[in-house]
Amino acid sequence: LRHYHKPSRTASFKTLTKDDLEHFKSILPAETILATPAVGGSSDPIELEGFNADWLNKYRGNSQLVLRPKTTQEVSDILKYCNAQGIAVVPQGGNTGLVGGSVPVHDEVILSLRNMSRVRNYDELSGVLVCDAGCVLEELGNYVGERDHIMPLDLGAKGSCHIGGNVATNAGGIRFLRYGSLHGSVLGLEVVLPDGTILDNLSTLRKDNTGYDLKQLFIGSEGSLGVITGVSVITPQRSSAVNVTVLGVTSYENVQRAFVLARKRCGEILSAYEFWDATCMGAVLHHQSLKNPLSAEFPFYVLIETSGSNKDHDDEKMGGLLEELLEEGIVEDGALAQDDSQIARMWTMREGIPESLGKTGATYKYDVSIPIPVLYDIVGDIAKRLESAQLYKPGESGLPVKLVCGYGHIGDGNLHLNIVAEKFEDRVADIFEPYVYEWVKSHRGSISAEHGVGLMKRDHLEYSKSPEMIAYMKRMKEVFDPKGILNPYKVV
Ligand code: FAD
Ligand code: 2HG
Ligand code: ZN
Repeated sequence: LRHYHKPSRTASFKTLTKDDLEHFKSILPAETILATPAVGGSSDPIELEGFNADWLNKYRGNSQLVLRPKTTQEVSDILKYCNAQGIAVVPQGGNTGLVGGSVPVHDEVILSLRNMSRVRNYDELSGVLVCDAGCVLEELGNYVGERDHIMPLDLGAKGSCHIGGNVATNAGGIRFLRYGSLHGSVLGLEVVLPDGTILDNLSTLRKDNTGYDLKQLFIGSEGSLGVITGVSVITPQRSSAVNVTVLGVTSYENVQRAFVLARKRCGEILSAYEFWDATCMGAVLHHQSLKNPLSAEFPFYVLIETSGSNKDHDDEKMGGLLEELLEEGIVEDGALAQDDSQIARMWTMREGIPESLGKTGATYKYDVSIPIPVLYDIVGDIAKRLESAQLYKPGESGLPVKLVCGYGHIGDGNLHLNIVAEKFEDRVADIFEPYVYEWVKSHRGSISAEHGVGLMKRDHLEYSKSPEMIAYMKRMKEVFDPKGILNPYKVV
C-alpha cells in the first residue's frame, strides 16, 4: 500500500545469528526469551505473532526474537550488547499503540517490558507512586484505589497498556481535562539509554529546578531515545462523590454551548467532558450490548463527569446544570447515572467506541487537535469527499467505506476522526490523506493530539512542526542514539 509503505531495512543493522542468541541466553533467564528456529531457538513463530502485529492489525513486523527482561540491569545488558553489535531494537509495552510504533518494521528485536511489573514504593502522604514501567495501568489503578487514590490518567486500553507505554506516548485520555498531561504528573523516570547507560532520574519531588529537566524528553519519545524502566508519578486523591450524565444533543453548536455552561456551573468539580456522534453510538450499541440510556437517537452525545468531595453539593450542582441545559434547549434529553454500575456502563459507551469500530472493519484513525469551534467540520467534510468519489454513502452497505465518524475529548480540543472501511486500500486513503493533514495545518492544529507519531505519521511531521524543529528533533535522536538502533524507522 502506497499510504503505509514500509521503509526499507537499514542494511547496516545486523541480522541475528545463533551466537547472538547464545549471548542473550547468558544474560537472561531462559523463560524470558522467545526465539524462533530462524535465529537458533525453538519457539513456534506463532508465539511471537502477538508481539509482531499491532492492535489495529494494520502494522506487522517480522521479528524472530522477543526478550522479556525482569530487571533494569538486564535491560541495560541487552541494549549494551545490541548497540555494540548494531542490532535494532523495538521497545514494547502493552502493544495498544495506534500509530504503528510498538511493533517491528522488519526483524528488530522486541524488548517487552511485561515482566517488569512491580510496585516499588507508594507514599500515602504525598500520593507518589514509584513502579516498574511494565505495570498495567488498570492494575495500578486498583492498587492506588485500595489506598483511596486514582491514577492521573485513564483510557480505554487500561486493561492492557503499561504505565511505561503511557509515558512513552505521553498518553492523554479521559482524565486529561482535570489532571493535565503526564508532563506534569510524572515526577521522575528511570531510563536505559541505547548504550546501556542507566539514567536514574526517579525523583519523587514535586519541585526540582536543577537545570534541564531531562525526563521530559522521554515523555512522548515513543521508544526512540531510551527504554523507560521505572516511573514515579503523582496520584490524586480519589473523589468520594462522582456523577456521570449522558446527554442527547441536536447540533455540534450545542455540544460547545453545553461545554461552556458545564464549566461555568461545575468548573471546580468537572472531571470529564467527552462527546461522540450518532454513527459511533450505532457501532457501540451494536457491539457492546448496551442500551441507549436516552429516550431517542440524537446526532451527538455528551458525557459529563463530576468528581468532588461533597455528594449533596455535587448532586445539587449537576442537577442544576442539567435543568439549565434542558430549559435553555441546549440539550434535548439527559440520563443521570444512579449507581456505580450505571456510571460504568456510561463510560463503556464512550470507551468502547474504538473496539466497536475495530469490529466493524479496517479503521483509519486520525487523532487531531483543532480549535473547538471547527473541530467537527472535518468529519462531514471527509464524508462528503468520500461520497463524491462514490466510495461511501451513509447507511448504505456494500461500498468500500462503511462508516465515517467523530468522537473524542472535546474539553481538550481533541477529535478522533475514524473512517471504517472494508479493507485498507489506497483508493480510499487517497481521499483523505494528505487532505486531513493539510486541513489540520490550515487551522494551526496538531496531526497527533495524543497517540504519537510512530510509523504512521513519521513522514508527515512537517504539517505540525517547522523544519527547524524537526532538525533539532533529529539532533536529539543522534545525541541519545547515535547508532539509531532504538525503534528505527519511527518518529523522526
Ligand atoms: P505500546 O503500544 O506497547 O507502545 C507505544 C509506544 O511506546 C511505542 O513506540 C513503543 O516503542 C513505546 N514504548 C512502550 N513502552 C516503552 C518503554 N517502557 N520505554 C520506551 N518506549 C516504550 N491513547 C491516548 O493518548 N488516549 C486515549 O484515550 C487512548 N485510548 C486508547 C484506547 C484503546 C482501546 C486503544 C487500543 C488505544 C488507546 N490509546 C490512547 C493509544 C495508546 O497510545 C495507549 O493505549 C498507550 O499509551 C500505549 O501504551 P502501551 O503500553 O500499550 O504501549
Ligand atoms: C479514545 O479516546 C482513544 O478512545 C482512541 O484515544 C481513539 O481509536 C481512536 O481513534
Ligand atoms: Zn483519545
